[in-house]
Amino acid sequence: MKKPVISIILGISLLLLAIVSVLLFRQISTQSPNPFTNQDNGTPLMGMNPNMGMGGEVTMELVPSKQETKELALPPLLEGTLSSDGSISYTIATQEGGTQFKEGNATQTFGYNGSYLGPIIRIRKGQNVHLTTVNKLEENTSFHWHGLKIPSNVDGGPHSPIKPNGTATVDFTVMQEAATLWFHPHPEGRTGEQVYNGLAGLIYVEDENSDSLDLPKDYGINDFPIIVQDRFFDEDNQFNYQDIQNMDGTQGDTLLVNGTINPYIEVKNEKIRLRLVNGSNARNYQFNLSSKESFYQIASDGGFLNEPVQMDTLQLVPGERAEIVVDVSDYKKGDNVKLMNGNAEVLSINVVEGINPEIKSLPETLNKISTSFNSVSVPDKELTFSGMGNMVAINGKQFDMERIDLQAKTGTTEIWEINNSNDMMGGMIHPFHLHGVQFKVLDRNGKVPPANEQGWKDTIALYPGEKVQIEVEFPEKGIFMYHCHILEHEDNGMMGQIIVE
Ligand SMILES: [Cu+2]
Repeated sequence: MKKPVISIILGISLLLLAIVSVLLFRQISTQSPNPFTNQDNGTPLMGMNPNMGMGGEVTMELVPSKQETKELALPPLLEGTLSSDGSISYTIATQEGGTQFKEGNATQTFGYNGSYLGPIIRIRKGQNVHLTTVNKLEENTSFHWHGLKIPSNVDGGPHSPIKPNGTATVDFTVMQEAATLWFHPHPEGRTGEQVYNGLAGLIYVEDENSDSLDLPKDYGINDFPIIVQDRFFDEDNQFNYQDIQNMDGTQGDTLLVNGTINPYIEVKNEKIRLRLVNGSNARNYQFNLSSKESFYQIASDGGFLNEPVQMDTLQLVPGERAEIVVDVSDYKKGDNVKLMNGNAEVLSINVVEGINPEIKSLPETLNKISTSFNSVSVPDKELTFSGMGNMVAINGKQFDMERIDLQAKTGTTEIWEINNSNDMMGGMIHPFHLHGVQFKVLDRNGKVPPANEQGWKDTIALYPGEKVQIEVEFPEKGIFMYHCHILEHEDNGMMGQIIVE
């Protein structure tokens, strides 16, 4: 053969080798550990993978569990001590325990005042809140109020570790409107494992507006907390986080709602309010109804939307919340509709009592948030999320407790531009979360955000290649965190800190 021909063949071979290497590396870095087969489960779900990001990251498939259907577990409403001045005191212990998720062995888990997840903390706008928290774990933890506007010394970030047998007390005044928020640990480098083991709970903030709105509000009757998580059980029914953790977000093949596998709720034929919380380490959900009927979103992360927004599907990334109303007024006793994630069943809503509810529509106005969506050409701050695995970074840097990355002043409105760099591996959706504030999304890639994102937010999806502008104002001084809410990315250093003076 002539030399040029040999060179061409050699060149093509090298190119093919390079392509195969990149593909192989991508498989390994996104799919390990492998294989994901759950002994007592059936075949993987076919069809659309609801976790396939725009960047095409491969995720663990959800598998329908063979466990019998079970009534949805409802977190207890935490009882506090009300003082004569209206302030409320709560006590919460962070502890270990065993949880019976499925037949066979109990799973070793963490929980707040129980073995898995925690109670609902109810607070009101204007109220003084006093919380005492005890750490009964054998490791440091912290108590972070996700979505609450509070001073940084009570925010419970990595600066505020609580040692084993340690106690922390926090006092603050509720400065914000009605919303469904949540709490979870935020210790440096250990958030992913502690949340995966079960540490998370809800905060219901109420105010005069939520009191007066004609919405379903009977807890466990027509108003349900829905904490959606995915977990992987080994042969002994254990979580085994250390063995299955993934640098790009730990997932499981089994869905849990409030810790229940294959859950159902029993309701009357009326409007049903679901307070959806994506409490997963890394999985994105695409909620829809099995009937293909639409539903209404009434609240985003930080409170009510201005008006109910009719939706067919709703995406929630880790850390995000949404309140929706599913109307089963037309249903008869014995009918049911399922809340789905893509093609995977999340929750069965079973109508067990036919009443003749007064047919009324949802309130037309729920809130009065000023909305102006003017993006700016020169934002006050720019953040770029990049990388995967242990290469994740914000503005090219990984978290350093000793380094302050940004500065701001209280009472000053700023425009931040947040970019998700479209890197060579195709990139991932990074959920951006900012502590201590509720912000507004001004635009996504130069476009007005969708109607259900035109409310208060503390966590938003950033698709690969996206540019999102938000409007932020810090009410309190101190040092606050901003980070990716894929908990393993956060633990790997996709986090920065801002000092507010
Ligand atoms: Cu991330």
